[in-house]
Amino acid sequence: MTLCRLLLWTATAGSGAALAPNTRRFVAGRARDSAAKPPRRRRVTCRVLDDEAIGLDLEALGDLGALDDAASLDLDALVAGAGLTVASTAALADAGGAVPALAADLSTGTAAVLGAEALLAFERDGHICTRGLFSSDEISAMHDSLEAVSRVEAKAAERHAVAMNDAMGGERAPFLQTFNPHRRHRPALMVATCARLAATARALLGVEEVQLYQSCLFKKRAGDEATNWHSDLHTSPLDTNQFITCWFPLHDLAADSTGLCYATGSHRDLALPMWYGQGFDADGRYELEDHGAYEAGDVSWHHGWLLHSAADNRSPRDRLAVAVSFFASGACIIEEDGLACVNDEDHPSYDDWLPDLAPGDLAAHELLPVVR
Ligand SMILES: O=C(O)CCC(=O)C(=O)O
Repeated sequence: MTLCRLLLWTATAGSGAALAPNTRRFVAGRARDSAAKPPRRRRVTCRVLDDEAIGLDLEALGDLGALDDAASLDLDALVAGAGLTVASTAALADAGGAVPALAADLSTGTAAVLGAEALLAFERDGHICTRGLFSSDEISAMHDSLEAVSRVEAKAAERHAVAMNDAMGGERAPFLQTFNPHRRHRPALMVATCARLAATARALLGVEEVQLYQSCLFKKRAGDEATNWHSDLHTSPLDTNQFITCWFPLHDLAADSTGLCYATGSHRDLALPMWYGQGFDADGRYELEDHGAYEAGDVSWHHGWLLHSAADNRSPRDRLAVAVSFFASGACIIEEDGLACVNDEDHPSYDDWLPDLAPGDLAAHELLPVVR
């Protein structure tokens, strides 16, 4: 069996401060706050697993598509036809009334205004925060619907978490993750295909057209451990550099809590894989930054190769966040040799479409719709 070394970046608790959120803040359009307290350091290391261990444990996953009847799907919803399609919000099942309709019209509103400074910052740093991209009313409506989605889909998320626990040597998964709720629930589809998000993704990537790769709900339960350091493209079968994820909590989030923390510039650090492979301790290699407190409606963005993590949830409240990932049209499926090295932790995300395509094919599928 091929022994492909897979990378799992981890935030290690070398000291009590190691998992604490970084005090340096990035503020879009303003100089960085270098004042006051010296930054607390978070250790960036990586752990190498073999695919045998991961493959074996992932069998415990079972069929993530087999949800309760109430949550059963209507995949026709993503528009009929082959090849590139434009996502539609028509005709999705409503989970038997368990998920309230989205009480907001996301088709109005404007995309983030991004000047040259912000675009350059994203290019250099690999992350940025667009404040107030949604109104607090829109976020509150999303919370009501998507919290219900995460409850309806809890069993599948727990199954995935258990499989991840096994693959990670028994550590409890750092969150419950619901993959691609937009394929099953209309409110989630309206969020994932919201024109504001797609337009901002296009602007930040500097491309004319993006396709929806995945959406996820991340419930970091009270007491959950830190989210491992990772980059999203390591878990994707797409051969591209043009991939971006937006992430936003569905409520206000205090500074120094569970907002994402970014290893600034790591998305363009070719020296790391070139000279050290994947099993290298990168502690101290990058400046670690987060975006401080989030008010409901603030949305952060990170490049697909950027290393990121989140601190453990020490608050008594679960943190619920949405992540939506886009890629520039024109990307292909990784060729066979590379595919064997994809970290398959997120395979529920592509299991429904990857078998329809061959290595090297254009990533064109009705489950990867163009979003305008
Ligand atoms: O919410 C989290 O803790 C993890 C989210 C994440 O890794 C992502 O959005 O790429």
